[in-house]
Amino acid sequence: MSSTSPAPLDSSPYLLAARGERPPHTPVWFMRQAGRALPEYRAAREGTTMLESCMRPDLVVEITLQPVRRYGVDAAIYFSDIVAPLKFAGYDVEIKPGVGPVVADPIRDAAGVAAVRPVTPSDVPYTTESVQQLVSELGGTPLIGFAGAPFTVASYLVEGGPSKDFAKTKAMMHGNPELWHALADRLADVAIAYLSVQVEAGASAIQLFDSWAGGLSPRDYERFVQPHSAKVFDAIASYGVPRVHFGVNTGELLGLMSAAGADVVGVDWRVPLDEAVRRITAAGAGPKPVQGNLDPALLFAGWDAIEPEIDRILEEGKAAPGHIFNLGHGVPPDADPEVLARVAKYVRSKSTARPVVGAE
Ligand code: 1CP
Repeated sequence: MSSTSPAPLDSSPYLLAARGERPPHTPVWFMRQAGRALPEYRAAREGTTMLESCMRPDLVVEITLQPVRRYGVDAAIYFSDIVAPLKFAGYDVEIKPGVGPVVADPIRDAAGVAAVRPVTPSDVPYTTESVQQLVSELGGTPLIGFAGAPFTVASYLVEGGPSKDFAKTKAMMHGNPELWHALADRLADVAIAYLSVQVEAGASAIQLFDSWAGGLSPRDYERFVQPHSAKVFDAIASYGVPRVHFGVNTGELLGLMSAAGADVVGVDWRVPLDEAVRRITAAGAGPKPVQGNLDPALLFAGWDAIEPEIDRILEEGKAAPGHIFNLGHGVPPDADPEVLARVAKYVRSKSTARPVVGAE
């Protein structure tokens, strides 16, 4: 990380794989790699709320670097949250420990939508400062910037907090489509603004999290969500950084999410990566690099169960033009950091086994 001659970022395994090439080893990082699974994270965060800590460059830099040091992963992800830019722009949202994002006054009408506005760089000097400092400290390890996709962020604002069925959000989509589209359009602008600040400060790639999109039918996704996520991807395209799109339980949506404009498609553990590549290709937008997809539950199953799963995933990942190894969703808070370190080391020890020299 702080070696005297850091590898140029462009030849980092993460960025090569994200661009559809085969680096010497399959790159690995973990969604939610910073966080409660790490004792050093709990120590750093003590006495500071989640969203306050996102406004402190000293904490953001330290917490972002912790998993890179601990696991030797091939990418860092900027420490923030999908609702952070709303808070930074003055919106009344909190992150309740053990629960997640909550809003006191869920959005029900046009006045509620009008209260949502994008951050501007002057709202978030700490974001710019944190990203710049991270990029310089990370050397040849890329920093991933991220934002929440319009649907997933809207689900918190409309439901008032985490939800299992998204009943109020779906009711708004179908019962008042105009209001829904106005809200989703504003949230697309929020994501565009927050991603732009991160990329302009030096982030090498972006990931748009639509974690809960899998709760929607393909028909609803296409009508109510895809145009807004596509707006985000289009707006970021000119930066030329890889754009990754991820959601949980999105097997039926992989083609549509890819077609929204992703360069790399994140896959959860339910669909094997080779099948995911088939679905992405069948949608007419692929083949594309994929990211995933070890079931986080396997982290608790013992190494004898984990190793063959990693081997299988690496094999299936060869169907894609590039493969970034990850979990199928975030690191569970009670995961053992030693196991994650072993997963990262094992993935990095395996060659990608496909000759690249002279290949088209
Ligand atoms: O006090 C704490 O430690 C709070 C736990 C926590 C953390 C560490 C929350 C609350 N957010 C975060 C950081 C975070 N959130 C990161 C950066 C760290 C990293 O990845 O290493 C990222 C990328 C997120 C993104 C995020 N927040 C998503 C998308 C990714 C995913 O896991 O699906 C979502 C859905 C959220 C909402 C959210 N924020 C926090 C929680 C507990 C939740 C989920 C709540 C729910 O179940 O609905």
